Amino acid sequence: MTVSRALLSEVDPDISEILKKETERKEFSLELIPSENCVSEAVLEVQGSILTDKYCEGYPGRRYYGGCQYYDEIERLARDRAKEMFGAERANVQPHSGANANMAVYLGLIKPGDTVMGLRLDHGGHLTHGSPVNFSGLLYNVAAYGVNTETGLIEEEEVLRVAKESKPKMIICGATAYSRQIDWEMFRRVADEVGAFLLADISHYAGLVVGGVYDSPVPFADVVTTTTHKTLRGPRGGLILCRKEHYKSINKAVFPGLQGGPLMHQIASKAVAFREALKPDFKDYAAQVVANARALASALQELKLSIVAGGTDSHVMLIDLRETGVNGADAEEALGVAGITVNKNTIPNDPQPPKITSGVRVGTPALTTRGFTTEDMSEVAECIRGAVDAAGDDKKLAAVREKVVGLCKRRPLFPHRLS
Ligand code: DSN
Repeated sequence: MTVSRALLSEVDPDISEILKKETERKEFSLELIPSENCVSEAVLEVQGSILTDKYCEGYPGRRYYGGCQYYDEIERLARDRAKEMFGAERANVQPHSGANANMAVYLGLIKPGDTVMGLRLDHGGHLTHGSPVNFSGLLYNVAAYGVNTETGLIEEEEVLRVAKESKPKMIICGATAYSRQIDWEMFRRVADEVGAFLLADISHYAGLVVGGVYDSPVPFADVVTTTTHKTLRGPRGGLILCRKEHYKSINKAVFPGLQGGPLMHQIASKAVAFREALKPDFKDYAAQVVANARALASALQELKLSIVAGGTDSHVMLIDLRETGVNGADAEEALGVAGITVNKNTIPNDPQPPKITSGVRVGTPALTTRGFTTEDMSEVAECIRGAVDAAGDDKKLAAVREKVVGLCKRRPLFPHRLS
């Protein structure tokens, strides 16, 4: 027996066929989920490499397995590049995901039963910021803050009020559906006022921070967590940046606290993506993501679709659908039929339950990667409006779908992968 060299299509025609269909779906649809992107061939190459075979529990120079010398090099490179990208004192590149990264911060800095403060999930927060169905809400006492429901904005008065009332051990800032610049310095002020640690989760904004088009929380937060696959355009995974005084606790929390063997093929591909993000053209990419998002928000507003918080400073925006008479779930479905991928999302003070919602969340990272510019955004907006208005009408949706395919053909994604 030796290592099989058979092609996927021979070994597993089922998965091979699904992969082909997914490649076509991605090529011929508008990916507007703001937390998704398209990685480079170099990132993909490393993800699919022999690096997947190795156990490397521990950290560089302190492994529990032999044969880790090249993996030490890889992990050191990934850590150094992460620190360089963000100007951070320390980095841990082992978290398998953003949720794991956040879990490690809880485990490293505070104790179960302590109070944490995070943005309400239905106001744009994240499950790991204190949702009652998540470890964060199950194991910790949670005091959530919300946005001003008139303006859609996070305001110091509310954050300070909740902090003074609840006296949290840790304040979490960062969001999954908040389009405007988060005032990291304000959160630091509030954290200092009540003696709390400050965790900034920049999973959504990381690539924009590296590109210099969204303010960085690194100077203000004790710990910064992020995923590596959203605006940062790397492989799926997590990353923790911290001040040096927290490094030992964070490392211990990741391993052995939470995880076993690190996914070294994933860490290597994070390193590749970080190298890509350190190149000058990544700044152009990040700037284009925001320019495209602003252009899309304006074009949607011109078509009488309301944007929560009145627009965007980032890659993401929430469309408030209440005036259209179509709910978030039906809009997601209609947009999907037309080849526009979005997710339904609650809007602040949503009258609909979370499985229905009154909004959809859209963003520009993936479209920007495939070359869409601000000039394309009015057509993208027309397709969105057209699909929402055509909800339930397959004939009209098919007409929008045709327009979508035309747009996709104008900006090919990976034609070399289509047979
Ligand atoms: N699921 C991610 C998002 O879509 O924003 C957050 O974890």
